Amino acid sequence: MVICTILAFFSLFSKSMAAARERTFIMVKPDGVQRGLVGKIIKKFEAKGFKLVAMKFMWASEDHLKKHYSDLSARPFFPGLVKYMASGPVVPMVWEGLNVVKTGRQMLGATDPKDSAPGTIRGDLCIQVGRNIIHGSDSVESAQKEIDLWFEPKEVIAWRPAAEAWVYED
Ligand code: DAT
Ligand code: MG
Repeated sequence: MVICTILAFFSLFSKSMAAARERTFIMVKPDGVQRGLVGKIIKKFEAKGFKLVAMKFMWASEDHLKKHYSDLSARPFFPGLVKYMASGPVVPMVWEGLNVVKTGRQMLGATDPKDSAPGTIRGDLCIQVGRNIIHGSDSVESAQKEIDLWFEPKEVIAWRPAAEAWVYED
């Protein structure tokens, strides 16, 4: 009985720890970089309590971006989207935390800034869908695919922030 209780405790504990290690792929797009919004965007994720585990500054090729947006390849805006995304440097990042995929999307706001709520990144910082400054994964599965596309495993850093015990209850 005691052993069962201990095992149940550890299984619950490890489940909540695993959930807190959910990861999402967030990227400041070329317009966000050109407009000097990189710091502001990072600050929002940091202040929320999410953990930065990977980041770089790069100019992505059209081929790479076609892979990133392969699900949208049949859409009429696809060629323009790829050109815009390849028009300047971007800041791809991986953020980790409890429910970070869903919460990250909520922090971004709706795809089209005219529908993004005030207080969200897109709602506050941009106007048109073709210049919506930031990308965020829409599911845990696509996050994994996108992280694998943009980062080598060794570029994603496992670390424990000093403030972790002040962000999570356990
Ligand atoms: P999100 O970026 O919110 O995940 P998405 O995956 O549907 O949205 O589309 C990817 C990007 O493509 C989006 O951030 C901006 C662009 N886009 C989407 N719909 C568009 C449209 N109707 N016209 C122009 N660009 C569009
Ligand atoms: Mg998307």
